Amino acid sequence: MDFSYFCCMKNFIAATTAALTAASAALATNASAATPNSPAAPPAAPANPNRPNIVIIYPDDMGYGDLGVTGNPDIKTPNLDRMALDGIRFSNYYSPSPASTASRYGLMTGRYPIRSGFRWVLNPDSPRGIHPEEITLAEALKAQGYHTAMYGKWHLGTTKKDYLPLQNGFDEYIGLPYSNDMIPPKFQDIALMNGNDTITMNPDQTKLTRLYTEKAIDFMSRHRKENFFVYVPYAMPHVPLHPGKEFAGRSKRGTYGDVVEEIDWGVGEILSALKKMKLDKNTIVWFMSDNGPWVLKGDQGGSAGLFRDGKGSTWEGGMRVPCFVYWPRHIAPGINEDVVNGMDVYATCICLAGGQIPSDRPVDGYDLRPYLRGESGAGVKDGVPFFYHGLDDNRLMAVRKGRWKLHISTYSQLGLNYFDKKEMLLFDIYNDPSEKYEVSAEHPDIVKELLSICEEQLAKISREGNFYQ
Ligand SMILES: [Ca+2]
Repeated sequence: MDFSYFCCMKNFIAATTAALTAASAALATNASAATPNSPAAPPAAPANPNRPNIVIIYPDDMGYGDLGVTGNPDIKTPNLDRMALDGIRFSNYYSPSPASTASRYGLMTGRYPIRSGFRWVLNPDSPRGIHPEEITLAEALKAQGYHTAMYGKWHLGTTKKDYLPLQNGFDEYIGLPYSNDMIPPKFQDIALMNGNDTITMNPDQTKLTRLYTEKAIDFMSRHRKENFFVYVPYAMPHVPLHPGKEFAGRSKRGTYGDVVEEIDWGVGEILSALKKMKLDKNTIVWFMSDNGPWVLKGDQGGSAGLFRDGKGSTWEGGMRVPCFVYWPRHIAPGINEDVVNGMDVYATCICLAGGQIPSDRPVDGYDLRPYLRGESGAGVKDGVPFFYHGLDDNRLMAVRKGRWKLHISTYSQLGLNYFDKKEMLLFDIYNDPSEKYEVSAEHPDIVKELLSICEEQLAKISREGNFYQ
């Protein structure tokens, strides 16, 4: 790489930092451009046969390589394997963020996490949470007459009632409202919540996966004659690992494998309950991890498979996670290799429910229905870049367009300095999914194009602001 090019990159980093600082300052002084509040929810109506029920299962910190169908040799996941083979496996699916809160923000709002106005991981005492002006997926589906419920980890704010699930579109909620390691002695006592109330403090975590599964099935059963949306963000395999007693000690992969196998059981229970209730053909089930594995935890963490690094990083291992969609008779089974992400799930679910993607604010997700129908060359995402955001302030770290991925800056969960801390790294993700061979010197034109896309995106995000002032 020649010197002038290096200078260009350095200038870009300076400009990036300046743009982000300017954006923060603008947000601190100007009212947000976005306006209307979440739509008022009409009373839930009887099931509309043209609109599927929607189930989203969202385990915490499960890696790309943790399932049988994605190549794990030692963890048995027959239910997820079948779901993947009989459904669609999105092999280039990205979580909205390599961290929990920001990932859930992306899924629940269809918007890049930098639009949230808060950090990538909220603590139990964080003053901010999901802004009331956001239109969550639950609110959007409720507006279409869906009954809505959530069982599991929320992690979008707890310090104000406004931040909790019931105030954000869910009719029912049971779960730990943040990570299962935010517990004493490091943190305050954690509540197992029922709606806005506390069931108990510091619950026995070995019962959580079963509890969330059974509650989800109970809700589906109670609303089987109406349209429903059930969101099941399991607390694990986030550390600490607490398999149920029927699963403890069962997997060759140790406690981590036990926990993943119990989640696989939960998925099997949900799919079989839908079948027994004859709802399987009218229910679309999504399964995605919220971010990559916590590889730093050694045998307590998962595997990113062939991808580099893990949770927290914007290397592929931090954000490329399993994604399966199951909807018998309605979707064309197979593997879809296009670049999709959790914000797209938001947009797609709203469209499936007969709603409109909100147009009064920037939404980054795309309607993937043509992909679900298996329309070859549907091209919904052709030429659409994907932006990787990371670190505490959800800053732009990398961009992918088609086969190319450019890192503007990097962070490793493992503290490793890959490529001698060189900045502006270019990879051909088709040929090199493990990001081993850095090729910026061979493709200066591609680097220039991707830098320009990043500059445009930074300016756009800065201009559009967020709901916090
Ligand atoms: Ca997570």
